[in-house]
Amino acid sequence: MANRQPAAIAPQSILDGDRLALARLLTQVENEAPEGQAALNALFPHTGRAHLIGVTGAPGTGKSSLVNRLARYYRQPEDGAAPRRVAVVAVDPTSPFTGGAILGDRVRMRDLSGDPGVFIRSMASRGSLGGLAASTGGFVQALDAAGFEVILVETVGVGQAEVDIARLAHTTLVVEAPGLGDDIQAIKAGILEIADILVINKADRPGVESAERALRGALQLAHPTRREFHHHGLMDNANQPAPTSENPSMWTPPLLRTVATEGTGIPELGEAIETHRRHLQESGDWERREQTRLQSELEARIQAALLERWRANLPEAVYRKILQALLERKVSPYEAVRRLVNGD
Ligand SMILES: Nc1nc2c(ncn2[C@@H]2O[C@H](COP(=O)(O)OP(=O)(O)O)[C@@H](O)[C@H]2O)c(=O)[nH]1
Ligand SMILES: [Mg+2]
Repeated sequence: MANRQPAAIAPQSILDGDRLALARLLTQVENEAPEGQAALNALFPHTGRAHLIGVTGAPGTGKSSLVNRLARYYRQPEDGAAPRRVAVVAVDPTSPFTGGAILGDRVRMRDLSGDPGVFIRSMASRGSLGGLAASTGGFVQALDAAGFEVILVETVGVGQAEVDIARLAHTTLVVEAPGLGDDIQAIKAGILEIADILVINKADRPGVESAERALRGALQLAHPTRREFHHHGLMDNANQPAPTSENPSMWTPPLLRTVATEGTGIPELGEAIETHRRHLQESGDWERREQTRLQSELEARIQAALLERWRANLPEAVYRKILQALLERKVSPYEAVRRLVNGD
């Protein structure tokens, strides 16, 4: 057992770039092991530097192919800029981890494997939906502390959990493709509202014009006036000034075409991501997003901790009795809460 699950990861080994230690830490985080949390606690002061890029959209739209291309773009910048260290996290409940096939394209993966500036990891979907988002947050913290400057998180945009994960990101790409009933899917999932950049991948396929038209219309619905803050938080608007048309923090999500299989449109996508990052930093949205994200996490953890403590102190029989009364409609849910929490 000692060999398979080392008790604790030395935080310094993560800061020093030890990949094996990082892989072990991620496993501990995924398993919600207390040792993993202890290491994350020690690493937290070293986080907050990475640019988190969420990549979401329906299965088969080409997210993995795009992520693969983007990772290569960051490793081999065309403009002579310094390569950036890239981590990829694939959170995909629909496709469990299958070795090298994680990015869906073994051939191009070879370009990236063996490059110490790239770290690729998939995350199994298990446990509660909240657990999935929490583990993703832990992954991102570990990778950030390990010095990865860009963290690409691929999620399938099908449910609330995935939307929550997209909310972790500084920049969210929503990926669509022609011929998938794009407009309907996009609106149904409400996913355009979280898009910072909209990508129509598979632009080599027929129907790209009509998909683009549909998406422009849907974008107009999702961002009707362009006057709202572009925000990701659970508590958005709470402490923010009313936005105005002059507000510098406005961001209009650009719509870009790509062909991930050929690399077409990737430099333009990379530039759009960079423009968004600059926009966040110059407008102050970067800090606002960080604050919202950390505050959401704090409040979620407080809720969980208080609930757990309260349940531990409540005799099971008392709980059962009130639950039964609720089921028999002798008390309303509101009254049940009053009796349980206030003891009235
Ligand atoms: N024709 C075409 N096929 C693509 C493109 N991008 C991805 N694909 C293919 O679409 C399929 C699904 O791609 P994948 O990246 O796994 O999609 P994901 O499920 O969104 O991650 C694979 O067979 C890809 O080779 C593209 O731009 N054009
Ligand atoms: Mg995929």
